[in-house]
Amino acid sequence: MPEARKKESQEARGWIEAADSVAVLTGAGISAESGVPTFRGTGGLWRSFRPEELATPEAFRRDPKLLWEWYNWRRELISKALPNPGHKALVELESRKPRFTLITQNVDGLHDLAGSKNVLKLHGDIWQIRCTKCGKSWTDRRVPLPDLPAHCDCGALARPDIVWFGEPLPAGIWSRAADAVEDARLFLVVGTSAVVYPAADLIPLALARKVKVIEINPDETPFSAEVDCALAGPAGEILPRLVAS
Ligand code: BV8
Ligand code: ZN
Repeated sequence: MPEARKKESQEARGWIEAADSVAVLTGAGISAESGVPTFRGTGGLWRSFRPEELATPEAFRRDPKLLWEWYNWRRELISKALPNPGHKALVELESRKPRFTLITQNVDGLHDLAGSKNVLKLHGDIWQIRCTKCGKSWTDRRVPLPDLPAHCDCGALARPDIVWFGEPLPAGIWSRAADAVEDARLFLVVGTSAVVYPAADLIPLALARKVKVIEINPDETPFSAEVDCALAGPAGEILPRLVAS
């Protein structure tokens, strides 16, 4: 590993060691090494639909069965995926920090499966289903789902309990995420292209508060030039190294 890069990650390790309050933002990239397709990566496409086209209330109104087939396809994929060393390193880090908040854009539930405790799911959970009429929300991990589209026992159409484009984040989650970032000494940004809002707003929020920001991503993002340290590589390799005591 080139000298500069070694110095950089040693510095990053020092910041992580010293921080008593840590916040983390994850995106699809942290689950890529578990075999879950990212949104913008090649595997993200489904039947030539772009996720932004499908993950909308309009698409659901137009064709609820199609939407359920898409989520059923993703549930099948995710049901076969296991947490990777990147997910596990964050569980280890949480066990060592007095204050730790894991903010995820992922709906795959792999952070829960890895054993993370204080997780804020900004965009919901693919294993949760919600009624479009009575609002009841329940967990259903059956793969495949028996009937598509799914229905509530009140008879009404049900939808994945997930935040679609154009929809607000679950009440209170955004302010808890923003509070955790503002309270943090260190903010780890892992595997996100940082183009979806308001999630991406957490990065300039941290920078404005002089919170140390470390980005882990094989590719550049709109914030790579502004963060305190940008480590270019896969989270499953870099995170365990960064967190190893
Ligand atoms: C809202 C659930 C308002 C669905 C998702 C400001 C500016 C511009 C636009 C907007 C704005 N404010 C709002 C908008 C509109 C919109 C938006 O942001 N549009 C974008 C496209 C421009 N935002 C919204 O609509 C939000 N709602 O604003 O509501 C409102 C308020 C009140 C009342 C009414 C309305 C809601 C957004 C949430 C949508 N739902 N997911 C589902 O999953 O089915 S977003 C979804 O896309 C994900 O959750 C995630 O957030 C995003 C994908 O991004 P990533 O996770 O980062 O994945 P991506 O594939 O893009 O990148 C992967 C990265 O990993 C890459 O950088 C890659 O290099 C890297 N990587 C790859 N391998 C690895 C790796 N990294 C590390 N290790 C590896 N091995
Ligand atoms: Zn109902």
